[in-house]
Amino acid sequence: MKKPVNVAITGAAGNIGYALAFRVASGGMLGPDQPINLHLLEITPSLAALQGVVMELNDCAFPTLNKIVATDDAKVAFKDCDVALLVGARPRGPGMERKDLLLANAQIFSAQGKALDAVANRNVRVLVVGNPANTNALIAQRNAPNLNPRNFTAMVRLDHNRALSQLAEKTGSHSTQIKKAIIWGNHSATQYPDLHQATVDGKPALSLVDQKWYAETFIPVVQQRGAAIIKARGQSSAASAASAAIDHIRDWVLGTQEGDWVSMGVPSDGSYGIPEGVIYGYPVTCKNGDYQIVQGLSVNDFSRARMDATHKELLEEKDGVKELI
Ligand code: NAX
Repeated sequence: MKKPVNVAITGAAGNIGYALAFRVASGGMLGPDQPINLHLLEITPSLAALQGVVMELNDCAFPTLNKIVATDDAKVAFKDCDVALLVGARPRGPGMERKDLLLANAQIFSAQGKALDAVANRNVRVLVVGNPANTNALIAQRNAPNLNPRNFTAMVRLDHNRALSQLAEKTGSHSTQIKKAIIWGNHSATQYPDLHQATVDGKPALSLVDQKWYAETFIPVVQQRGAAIIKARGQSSAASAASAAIDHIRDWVLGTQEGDWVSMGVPSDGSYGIPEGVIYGYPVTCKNGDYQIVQGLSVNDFSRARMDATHKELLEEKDGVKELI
């Protein structure tokens, strides 16, 4: 029997947390032979709801679920954790400016970065889902100087999966036939969903769709998909966000498929002209539990302008929280 892996989930009683905890516990993330200790973190007023989640998790009798810790103390939740899924965040309240939201969340993620630094496994892999995800990941990273800075990542995988699904629908194919889509930059409306490298059943995607559809339909639909889900459901994406978080960690730990890549928000290292200092969506391949930014892709003027615009937004977000990083 393998040694259990400690997986922390913050905001575990929230919408995404509720969809995520069961799939992680049932082996959907790290495989059916990997025992999981779930460490669930919530704020104090949500502990009663969290107890309900714990009861349901126990009632599933999952063979892979070894132990559950449910707490409102980040140092208890992050103790020796190998994977930290930082989902819990402050939603935008009535009358709240974007700047207030940024600051409220910055405080959460600086405190959680410090707690991870104090007690997590030294090689903990961190995925930030809570918005603004890229900037929150940067704040957590900067507040955890004793952990590997490469291991602080943000989720753009939902956007990547949305891009696959839109292109599959347009070309009458299945998402598994699509390779090498990219989400560059921020998980926000400035993200740049890039199909210049993408293939559908081995054929260049942009030879199968016209430029007008790509520029005027595909890009905005992917960028605005979160808002479209809220409009339709009255609530933000939850199951698809949880599924993307599972995909992100599974591929990081177990590896990406040969001949393909995925998009992850990772610390910029100067690749593609994006200077160090932000968490930026890049195409990556993963092997042996590590990721590498795909190098050497050509970037045309259309792409360059969009990649720079989303970088500019990340710099503005960073400027808004400069006291905390
Ligand atoms: P919910 O409001 O349903 O749940 C959030 C949960 O977090 C609540 O139960 C709350 O009590 C808890 N929480 C708040 N502060 C906490 C703290 N300091 N420590 C621990 N728990 C805390 O939101 P949900 O729909 O689950 O969304 C969670 C976050 O994901 C939001 O910030 C949302 O904007 C973001 N999203 C990010 C996506 C991405 O692709 N990166 C897509 C989906 C989603 O919009």
